Amino acid sequence: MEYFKGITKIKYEGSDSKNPFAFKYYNPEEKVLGKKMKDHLKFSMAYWHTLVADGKDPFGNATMERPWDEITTDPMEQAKVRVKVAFEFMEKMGLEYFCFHDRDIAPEGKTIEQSNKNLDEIVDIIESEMKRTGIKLLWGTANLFSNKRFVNGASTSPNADIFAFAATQVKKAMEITKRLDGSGFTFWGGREGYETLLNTDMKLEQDNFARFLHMAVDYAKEIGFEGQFYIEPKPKEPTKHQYDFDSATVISFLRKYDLINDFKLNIETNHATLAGHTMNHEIRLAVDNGVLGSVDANQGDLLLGWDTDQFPTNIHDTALTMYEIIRGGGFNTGGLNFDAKVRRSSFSVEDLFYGHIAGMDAYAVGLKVAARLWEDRVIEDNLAKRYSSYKKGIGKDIVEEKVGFKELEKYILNKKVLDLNESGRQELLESIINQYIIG
Ligand code: XUL
Ligand code: CO
Repeated sequence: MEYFKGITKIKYEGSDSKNPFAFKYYNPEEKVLGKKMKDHLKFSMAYWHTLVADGKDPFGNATMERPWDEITTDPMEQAKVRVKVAFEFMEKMGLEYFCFHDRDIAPEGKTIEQSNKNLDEIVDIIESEMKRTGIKLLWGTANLFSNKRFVNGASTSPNADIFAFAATQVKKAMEITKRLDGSGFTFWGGREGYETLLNTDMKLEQDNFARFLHMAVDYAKEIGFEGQFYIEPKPKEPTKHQYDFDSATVISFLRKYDLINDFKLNIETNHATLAGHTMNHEIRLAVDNGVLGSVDANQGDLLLGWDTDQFPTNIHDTALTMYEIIRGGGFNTGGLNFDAKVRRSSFSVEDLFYGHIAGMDAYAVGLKVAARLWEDRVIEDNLAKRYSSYKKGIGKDIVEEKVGFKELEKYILNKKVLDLNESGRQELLESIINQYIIG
């Protein structure tokens, strides 16, 4: 059965094309820096937004028109249909990866046993669709935030039974991720945070979170799951204080609890914005600390203070994001997962295609701009020049840790004239970036 009738595989037609069902910039086989575009970008579909999100918001009901959801009202039958829809969509879009939460793909049952049985049944279908199409699982995860039992968090719940329940759920989610040969497993701290210190033992909660992650690492070894674990930072929403605030916070958490060798980061553009950072800042920190894992590609609205999860269309941002990824050596296990949803007023089936086309084209442009900036060493040469005083003389001694305050005092007292500061040339650099974007 075909669900997207009349829509054929989306092809690259070039920037003159007026066809809304064509890529204008994303040309999967085109080589950039010696590698195919599709292998730089590794686009992934987020099952939760594309197959499950129905357009509900705090003020209104579902708006999405999804004809395949009308075929049956039985949740398991609906889940089976959605798998077929998902794979037809990914094939038509040329998306070679996907990501899911356990509860996106199969409905939760009345008991854990029933939930796991539902998962197994759906995973059978997903597995055969993956074989048929060659589409791969970028990462799996467990939804530890929707059910009311997680109202106070999962591994950071004040209730030990909830900790145990969450562990049981993650155990199963890891097993199915392994079965589907997922290259990663993500922990986004859904409700791992707090609203008020008046009722929160923050130290115990954070210690427990780390204990939970160690258990996951141990279990991965036990079952031979070799995928990469990721933590996805986010500063707020749903809780007021999310423990995984941003890259810097997560990196120091991983170091403190001796998890730094087992986890990398899955960095999301809109979460960076909410933390008051740029995406390139967040990625740069991860790269510099050896923990860049994967990216949740989307964009927020700078006028709004919440996670709008829009498809990325801002090519200035995609260029600087891709620049940091190239600078970091590119993706290994990770990719660009569209943790993005169409607006609730973009409710037609076609909008799912337009959203992904917009995102893929924006990242293709970003990649090409970033590759040219990298090849021409625009930013790198400027950095080398700006920091050149650390390559020789006293600067070299500082970097090589050969001097302390006394030696530096002696050096500066002997120096009659200080070397001049140089302009940072920010505006020049910004206009050069624009020149590279406009071409
Ligand atoms: C929530 C978010 C999640 C994670 C996966 O803001 O980004 O969808 O990506 O749990
Ligand atoms: Co995300």
